[in-house]
Amino acid sequence: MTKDFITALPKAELHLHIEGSLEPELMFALAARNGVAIPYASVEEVRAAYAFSNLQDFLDIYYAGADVLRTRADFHDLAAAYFDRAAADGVVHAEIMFDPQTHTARGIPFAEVIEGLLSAMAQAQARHGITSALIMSFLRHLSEEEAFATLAEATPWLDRITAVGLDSSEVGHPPEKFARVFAAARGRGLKLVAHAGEEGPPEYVRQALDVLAVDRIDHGNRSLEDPALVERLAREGMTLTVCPLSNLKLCVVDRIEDHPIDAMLAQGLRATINSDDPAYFGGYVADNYRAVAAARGLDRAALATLARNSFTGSFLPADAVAAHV
Ligand code: ES4
Ligand code: ZN
Repeated sequence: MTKDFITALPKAELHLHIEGSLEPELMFALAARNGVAIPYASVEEVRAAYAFSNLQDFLDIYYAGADVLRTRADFHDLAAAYFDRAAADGVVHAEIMFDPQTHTARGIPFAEVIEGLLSAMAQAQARHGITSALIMSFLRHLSEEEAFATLAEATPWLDRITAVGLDSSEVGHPPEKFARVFAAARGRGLKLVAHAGEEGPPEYVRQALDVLAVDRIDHGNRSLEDPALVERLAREGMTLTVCPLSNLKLCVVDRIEDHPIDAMLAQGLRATINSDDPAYFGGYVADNYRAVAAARGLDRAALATLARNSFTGSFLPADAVAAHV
């Protein structure tokens, strides 16, 4: 009953790392296609390795997994598989992050990465009617200079990139480290998002707002520790892209029953539900809705609010948002 309602609810996905949608089966297929060795004997062994105590545990395995992605065809197949899963979940619009530095650092040309993703996006629109947008994310454990080099490499495709983002190891790499490159991206007409308050303190969320001037906060959970910040986020109508199964797997919450999604809505925050890295965290977007619906007893009105927030928080033009809400 609830399952059908959730699947049928038209949704936008706003926080999805395309590299995090690499299922173990595709990892093996691409390893074979590219002659790349992987340190696992079976798909089951890969899944068994997905037990994390924190963000860094996960990131180490996520970057290792991405090594099988080598060619334009690989990036196409990766994204095509995601769009098929998203369509089956009732996603009608997806704003997908990619981490170019994870690939260019291994000698994969930027063009191979983005052209593969763009061709899958065009195919998803034709096959499933899904609209999509690209968010180019900078790795915050690297320098701002390296982020500037990535922004420069993206120049030929800037008209096909909607936003820049900031991901990877949060603690010790505050938003202010990227103040200049975010200002430059804004100057080039790009929207801005940043992971903040996943493991980092409320101060990092404030910096994302005040120093980077982001249009959306990815995660934002730890904002709840700071009532004045919550009040401000609510007043400004700032969208938070919350990822419940990610929060569980990365130990941001101890139990899904402790997830604060309903507390966020009750405090007036514009929260949305997203899958983050679905192949690693045990579920796609509808699984995330279902998990919190069951654990927190969300009714249909709350689920509809979360889905509506996903459109109002998207980077779709106002007329497209209006058509969805
Ligand atoms: C990520 Cl869950 C999460 N947090 C930060 N960076 C990431 N990259 C991929 N998934
Ligand atoms: Zn993320």
